[in-house]
Amino acid sequence: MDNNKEFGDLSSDEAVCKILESMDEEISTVFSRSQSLKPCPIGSSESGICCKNCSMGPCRVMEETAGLCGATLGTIAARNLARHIAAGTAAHSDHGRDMAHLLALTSEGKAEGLKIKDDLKLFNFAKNLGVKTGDKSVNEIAGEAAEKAMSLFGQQSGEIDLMRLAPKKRQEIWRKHKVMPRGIDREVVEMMHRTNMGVDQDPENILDQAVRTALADGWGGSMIGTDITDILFTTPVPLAAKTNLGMLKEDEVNVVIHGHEPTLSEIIAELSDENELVEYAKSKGAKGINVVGICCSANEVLMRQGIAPIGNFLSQEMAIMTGAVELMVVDIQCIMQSLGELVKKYHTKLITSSPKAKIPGAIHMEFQEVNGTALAKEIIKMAIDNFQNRKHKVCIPEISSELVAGFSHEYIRYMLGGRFRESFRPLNDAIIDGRIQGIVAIVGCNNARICQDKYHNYLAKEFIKRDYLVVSTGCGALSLAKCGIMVPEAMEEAGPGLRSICEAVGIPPILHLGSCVDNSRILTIASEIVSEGGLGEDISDLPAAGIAPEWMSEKALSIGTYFAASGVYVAFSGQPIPVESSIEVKNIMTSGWQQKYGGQLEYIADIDELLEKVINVIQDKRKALKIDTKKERVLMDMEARRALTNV
Ligand code: SF4
Ligand code: MSK
Repeated sequence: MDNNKEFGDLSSDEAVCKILESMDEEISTVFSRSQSLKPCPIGSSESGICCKNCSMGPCRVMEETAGLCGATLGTIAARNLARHIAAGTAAHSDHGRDMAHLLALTSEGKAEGLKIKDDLKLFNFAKNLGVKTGDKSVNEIAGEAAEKAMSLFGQQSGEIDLMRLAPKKRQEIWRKHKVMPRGIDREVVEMMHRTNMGVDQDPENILDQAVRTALADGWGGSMIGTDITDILFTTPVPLAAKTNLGMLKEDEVNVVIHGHEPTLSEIIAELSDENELVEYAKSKGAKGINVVGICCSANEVLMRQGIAPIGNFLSQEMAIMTGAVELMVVDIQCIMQSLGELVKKYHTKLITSSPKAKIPGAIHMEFQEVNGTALAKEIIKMAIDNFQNRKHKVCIPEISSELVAGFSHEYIRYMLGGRFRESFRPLNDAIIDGRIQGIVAIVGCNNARICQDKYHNYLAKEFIKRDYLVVSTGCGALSLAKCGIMVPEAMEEAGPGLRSICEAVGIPPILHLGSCVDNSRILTIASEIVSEGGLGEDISDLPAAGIAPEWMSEKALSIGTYFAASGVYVAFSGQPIPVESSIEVKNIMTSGWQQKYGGQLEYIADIDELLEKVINVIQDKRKALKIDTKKERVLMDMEARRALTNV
């Protein structure tokens, strides 16, 4: 590797650095490629922007120039961003659609090894979709809910039912600005049409459709994905686990699951304890079967089964380079193509399981809903058979951290209010009396252009120190888990107010909410806090913000946009949002969206500046709510309580 940088500059994860240090031959990794291949500056800086939307181009346009067709910098920047958002929405929502299809097959008994595991969640989901439950059986309700969910993708007019879960005031804002999504696929298709050569050329109008598309992701496709995953595999509750590459086991068969879809991963994780398979592994000289995960498939099985995540996005190659991975099974999204070449140097078998994602160099073993258990067994057996083929010296860094994950919004409500009085009231009260200053969502990817995990970890520590409750999902959550601050003991690093809450409830100061699609849980939590009362009438009133400090994927742009359009201040860092060269578009996304939606999305390069900005935004919200002065907590005796209820 062109070692201009120390390994510690490339990753904050000691285990990743250890693997990079241990390389005794030249192996191409995302880290080495990030040194030799510089990012193209067009689109991310003042050097202009590039349009490739027709064959008269590509046109590189600056502030004072235009493309051959006359398209301006602002139009091209808005179009490019809008297409990224459409792609991000498509990714999340296609995942949600697959989950709806799976629910339908499960309800008919056609999904091998699957059944409805969370009836209560199913009832709520059905209710939210307007499906009448009456005295119907669980499978009948599941079938109807699945049909209704699938219909939301192709719906052509009206509103997506799940938008009604937002506060009333928020719904009115969306209607007023005509950005209420009509159907999930419809918004993606219209976005692609409008950004086609010679169609929509007004940056603000283009970005309004981008907002509508992103809303169809967060409140539509992603929410469907999260809810159905809970229905089929249970709604998460807190559980302890361990994370990082140290969770690979030298004397066991290591199977890594990677990607985003939960289904095959859940089945593999469940089957890995089966006696027959464990005995088979022993017959091949291994002590057992060790299933671990990478990225969001890892988050799914972590949240429900406590399976160890061994790393986030930038750790995927490192896992193979330990020489200890018998098999890596991938599904969709965030899977580096480099894995196909990398496995040729090791004994690892790379399996693709989705018909939507094949990789040269991988073996394709297609998952279909009807063959889940059989396929999972075949994959585990293949891994076991590969145990004796290890050819590299195994190098597993002895590095791991403990974590607590599994904070669904249902559990948060329960843990705060107790079984019979489930409620967000205690959280609202803690925000009102200042023990918690606000809620900060630190989410999103790693990005090889900046030091892995550095910004995630730095920001989380700074926020909890100042009494901000942090919630996290995706690779950001795995970063914080690896850093060891996702355990109740990390309350020692929190400010006194947040620490008192952590002590009382027994939670970490940072809550792991799940995978990338589970950002929809944050929308639900925000809506529930609003309806609990005392913190305004809309999400935009809440002292809350969202940050994607190491974003990489187009999905992050969709997430950032649906949060902004839901009334949240959102800041990205690391790599610029690809509109930086257009002041016009930046203004639309900041002051323009602030005026329309009460939220905004901006890029701030300097991480301390970003920290200060987020704190200022939240403190301004506290002022507007008149909760900026610290109130003393009053311990009330029975008499005082009676006096209150008599008022
Ligand atoms: Fe150039 Fe216009 Fe074609 Fe874009 S659409 S490539 S700006 S001519
Ligand atoms: S996996 S989208 S790198 S968070 Fe959800 Fe991580 Fe970003 Fe993929």
